[in-house]
Amino acid sequence: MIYEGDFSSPAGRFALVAARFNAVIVEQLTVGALDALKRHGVAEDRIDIVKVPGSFEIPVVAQKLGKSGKYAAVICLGCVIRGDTDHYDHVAGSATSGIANAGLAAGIPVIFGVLTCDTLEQAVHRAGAKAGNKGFEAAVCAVEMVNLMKKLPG
Ligand code: INI
Repeated sequence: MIYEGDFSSPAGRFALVAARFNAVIVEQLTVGALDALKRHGVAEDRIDIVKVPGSFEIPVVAQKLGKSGKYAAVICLGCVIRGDTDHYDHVAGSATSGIANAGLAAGIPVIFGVLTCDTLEQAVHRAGAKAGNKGFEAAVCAVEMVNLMKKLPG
């Protein structure tokens, strides 16, 4: 038996957790995620958006929403851009492991849509320019994972 999620319209509510830091980028990721959900049949009244100060704050909120039992999936959106110090490594590392842990703790798909870039230009390219829109991709991933989780035994 092979289990695989499909891209049919998923049931349930979706939460987006979006960081305000690097808002110019994260707003475009949010636009992409909403577009993908809408095109997969998830109406806006089934989507909640929670804004947090920065990517570092995403995991605790994602975990709380995930554990609430109200959502089929949580999509985390942020953008961490490398600076002159090692601050980037701490924020990006905490956001990455924290989001992974939130998914494990909640038992629902908690999707990693946080850009970790060396430059603002790289981020622009991943937020709707040359390299697609990672927010859109994160939402498509959420749809697949919600449909997969529904099929899995147990
Ligand atoms: N938060 C980001 O989302 N992206 C960044 O690039 C960033 N940098 O570079 O500092 C950033 N910092 C803020 C951080 O997420 C927290 O909000 C802050 O440290 C308070 O906990």
